[in-house]
Amino acid sequence: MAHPNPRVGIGAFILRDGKFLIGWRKGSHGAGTWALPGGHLEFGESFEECAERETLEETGLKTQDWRFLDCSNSVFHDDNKHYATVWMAGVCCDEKAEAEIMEPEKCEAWKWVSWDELRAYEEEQLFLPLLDLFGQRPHFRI
Ligand code: 8DG
Ligand code: MG
Repeated sequence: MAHPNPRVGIGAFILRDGKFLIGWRKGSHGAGTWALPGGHLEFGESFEECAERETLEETGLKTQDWRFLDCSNSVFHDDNKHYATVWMAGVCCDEKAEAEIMEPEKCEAWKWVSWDELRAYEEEQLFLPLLDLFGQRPHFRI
């Protein structure tokens, strides 16, 4: 089978009160796992713009102060996909605003979790880029 070129994905940590959002994926690869909001870097976009856009599209939250955290590398062998994930952190403009399920065909639910809570999930419940972040950047935490 021919392999497509690797692509760039953004994983967006939206920080609030020591927690961040995760969503239950459905309808595409990684269905049935928890993932951060995020998606493909589009042509001409900065990492900050992509994180802000994907967060707004998926959660309805307006965000700011995006900063780079780290990168990781994920090969989805079963789906013949390869992503470099750029991990970004930002905050909500309105700290009382709640996340909405803007794309119900792609996301079942949003949930705020701490880093320690995320690390306690079973591996089968987490989207591959998160597992690769844990494995490839053992000292990473947020
Ligand atoms: P888009 O085409 O609208 O940009 O993407 P999407 O509809 O939001 O698709 P997605 O599956 O949420 O994101 C596209 C890819 O981005 C995903 O298949 C793999 C990659 N990706 C990472 N890390 C992360 C992450 O932490 N969260 C999300 N949602 N996607 C990620 O490499
Ligand atoms: Mg997405």
